[in-house]
Amino acid sequence: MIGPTGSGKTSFINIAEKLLTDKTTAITQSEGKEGTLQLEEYLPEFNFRLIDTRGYFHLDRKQFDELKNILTGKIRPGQTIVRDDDDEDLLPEQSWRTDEAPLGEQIHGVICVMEDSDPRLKQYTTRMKSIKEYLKNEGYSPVSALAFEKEEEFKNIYKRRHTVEYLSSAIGSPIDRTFPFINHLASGTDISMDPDSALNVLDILDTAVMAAEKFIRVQLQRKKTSNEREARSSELPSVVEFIKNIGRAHNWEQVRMDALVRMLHRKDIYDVSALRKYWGSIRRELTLGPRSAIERALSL
Ligand SMILES: Nc1nc2c(ncn2[C@@H]2O[C@H](COP(=O)(O)OP(=O)(O)OP(=O)(O)O)[C@@H](O)[C@H]2O)c(=O)[nH]1
Ligand SMILES: [Mg+2]
Repeated sequence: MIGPTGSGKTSFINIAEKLLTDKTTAITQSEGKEGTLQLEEYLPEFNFRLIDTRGYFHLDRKQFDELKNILTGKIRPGQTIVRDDDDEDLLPEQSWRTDEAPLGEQIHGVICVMEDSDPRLKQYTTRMKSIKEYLKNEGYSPVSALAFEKEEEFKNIYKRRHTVEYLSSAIGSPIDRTFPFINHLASGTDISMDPDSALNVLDILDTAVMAAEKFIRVQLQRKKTSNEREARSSELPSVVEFIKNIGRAHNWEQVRMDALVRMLHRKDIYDVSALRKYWGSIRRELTLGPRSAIERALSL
């Protein structure tokens, strides 16, 4: 769960607990109660877990790094999410990992919670877009949850649709991955009175779990591909060595050899057999000197 402080991340978990188990353990912020400070895990009895995080006021560079540390499992559930401006230091058992956690201990899906009438919404939108971009590159497909603090705003279908459409386009979240729900804790209304909202909460979970499964498949495939590439390049003579040998024989300058290797790597040519195979299309891009030197070395 990510999102600005007070947007309703913990409330969402509390509502999901209520719907799925009828028991609630997640403690929200309300009079006298501070917001979430620790990374906490909920609903362990299911085949997924919801991880609550600390909200942000300003989505700056540091909080972007904090998000990366959470996603890669460097901050684990049970640990306090400390920030530079906090008074307290970390206890020894609270120290974060320095390396990335194994895939199983990383975060596989993201639910982004925003509040419908948050006055900060406008200033968040550009920053949210950069986060969305980052998440997309990492292979995540985030789900957006829009918390309504007033039941009547949700019940007004026209207003509800307008707010959802606004948020969806403002933060670049596709409309079929943007769901509104009522924050019953804030509105003080009865959860069982709003089946539409309850269904949306379940849809958010369902969509997030499917996205998480896809994330895992993509990560495993990425790992497999990079292992295969590594295995191939460790067996076969690399183009780096190959070009270096030719360069030495012809007294080429280092920058020239580096540029040549970079050009080949850009074309996904890492070993000599690939260079031989695709030589026909590569040779045209080379000047006469390197072209004939490489052809001689390839015995073409
Ligand atoms: N009246 C009332 N309001 C509540 C209650 N619980 C939550 N809220 C309100 O619901 C909104 C969302 O609260 P949370 O779900 O704790 O927000 P959060 O996103 O987890 O916030 P952080 O943990 O600080 O990041 C806030 O405006 C709270 O004041 C409650 O029991 N009573
Ligand atoms: Mg919270």
